Amino acid sequence: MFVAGTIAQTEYSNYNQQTARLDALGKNYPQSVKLKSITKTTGGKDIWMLTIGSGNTAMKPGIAVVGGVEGNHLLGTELAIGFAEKLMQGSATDSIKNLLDRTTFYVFPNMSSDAMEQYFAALKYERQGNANQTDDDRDGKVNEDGYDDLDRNGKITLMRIESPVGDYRINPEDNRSLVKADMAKGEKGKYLLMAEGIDNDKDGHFNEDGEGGVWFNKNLSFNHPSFTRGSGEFPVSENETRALLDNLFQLFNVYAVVSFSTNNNLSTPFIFNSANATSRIVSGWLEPDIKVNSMVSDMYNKSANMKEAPKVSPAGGDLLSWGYFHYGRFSFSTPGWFVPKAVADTSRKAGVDSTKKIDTVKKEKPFVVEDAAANYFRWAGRQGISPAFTEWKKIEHPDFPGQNVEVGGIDPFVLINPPFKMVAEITAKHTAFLINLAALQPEVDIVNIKTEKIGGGISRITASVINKGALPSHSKLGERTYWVKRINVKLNVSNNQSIISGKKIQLLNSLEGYSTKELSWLVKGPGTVVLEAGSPTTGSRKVEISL
Ligand SMILES: [Ca+2]
Ligand SMILES: [Ca+2]
Ligand SMILES: [Ca+2]
Ligand SMILES: [Ca+2]
Repeated sequence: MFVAGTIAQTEYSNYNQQTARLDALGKNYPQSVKLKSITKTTGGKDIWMLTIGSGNTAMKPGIAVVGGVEGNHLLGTELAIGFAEKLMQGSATDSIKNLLDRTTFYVFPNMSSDAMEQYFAALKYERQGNANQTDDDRDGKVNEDGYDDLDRNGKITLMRIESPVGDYRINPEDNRSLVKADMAKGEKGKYLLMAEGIDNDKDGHFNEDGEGGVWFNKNLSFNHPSFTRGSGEFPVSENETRALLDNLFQLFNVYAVVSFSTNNNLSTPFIFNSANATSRIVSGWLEPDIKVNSMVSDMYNKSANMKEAPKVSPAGGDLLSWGYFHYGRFSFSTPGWFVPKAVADTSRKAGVDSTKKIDTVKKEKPFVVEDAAANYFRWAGRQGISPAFTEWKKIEHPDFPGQNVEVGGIDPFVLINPPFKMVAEITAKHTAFLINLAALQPEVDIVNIKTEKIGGGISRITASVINKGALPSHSKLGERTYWVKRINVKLNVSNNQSIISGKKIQLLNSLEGYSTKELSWLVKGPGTVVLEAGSPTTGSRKVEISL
């Protein structure tokens, strides 16, 4: 019998499948999940947002989870949707109920819906740009020179052209791949290397302006890489970018943005750079926030085994930077997976028949030349995965008549998206991380309340506003922005009472994790007063005090 939802997923989901999974979450868990479309892309695809929580979700500290930050990073979208699914599968348990009672999650699973469909298209290639028609090389023509599938295998790989001025040579350690010749070491190149295609408009450039307009992760406002390919005419020029920011700016309760992208400050935290942190336009994390990054990174590495992941620094216009510098929140990003370094393996290969006492182990040395493709081939071989590789094959190329041109090499997508069978385990680890992160959230409380009559009908009230969470009430940088609300402490007195000393309303600066701030007031008049403290990112407390 066919039961919906019981068929195991075996491949990355395309846009329609993503939408169906999100729909199912909204329908199956209406108490906890709200699904809405925040906009449509130029390509006509909805950009979805899930609000996951219980009760009044806006009144609880929140975490935003963003996937599809880069259109070629299908894993990021799987991690975002998979997180929501895993959370809901456990929603009957006390631990998830408690979690959703105190934390709200806002999940934006795919910010690059237009670009991501290229993975599923008849011609498969890594694309980041949306369906906006852009003139990437500013020659007055739009989309005039995209990739061409010269060997007609349905995907865009590499093309090598034998040339006396070639700067690439065959990797001596793996002839499937090419590496740059190191002139300083006297190495000589033999090939020009580029993506598969022809110079369609004969302007001397190859594949410089194909389908694929604006890249989401280059279109945000911090350090916008204006006038570069994919950045958009101006910051936040695209529907999807605008809609994400409009929604997040209204969510004052969000204290952290966790995004999945090739940028990475989770497996390796940022390092404090005093010059950047104090420059007129702050471009480095402030020191107290660096400490938080470091703490969260330690926690991340306990959940996900990512310590050796490549360190990639944000290049501008990216979500990781925006989340901190313009949104003022703690902002974290991870690729979720990387091809592990395949170094010398001295263990026996599986399947060796030990009774024959034949050691078939090939002792491979660590690579001398850094080459991501060769490393991938070796790793895939070890995993028993047939490496995603296209055999080099000679073709006739109109731009290189009579020359030796071959198409082949590593297939697209495989360096940043693992074989799908690995995704479930990676999702489980990242779900654990997000749950652990929520456990650190700031939480305000009012303790040590004392009242003392000092004569003349006057009482002294002292109380401590504390942050019970491990994270600060908000980032240090957040103190400088309107969009981050500070802890508001308010003493409400009745008509027959008056505050002689101390403030009726006061705003506190960022309260560090596990820290306390003592306050005191003098109030004239009998009865009770009500003391309130709170902010959107910390929740609120209210206590009645009898004088
Ligand atoms: Ca053009
Ligand atoms: Ca091809
Ligand atoms: Ca052109
Ligand atoms: Ca061209």
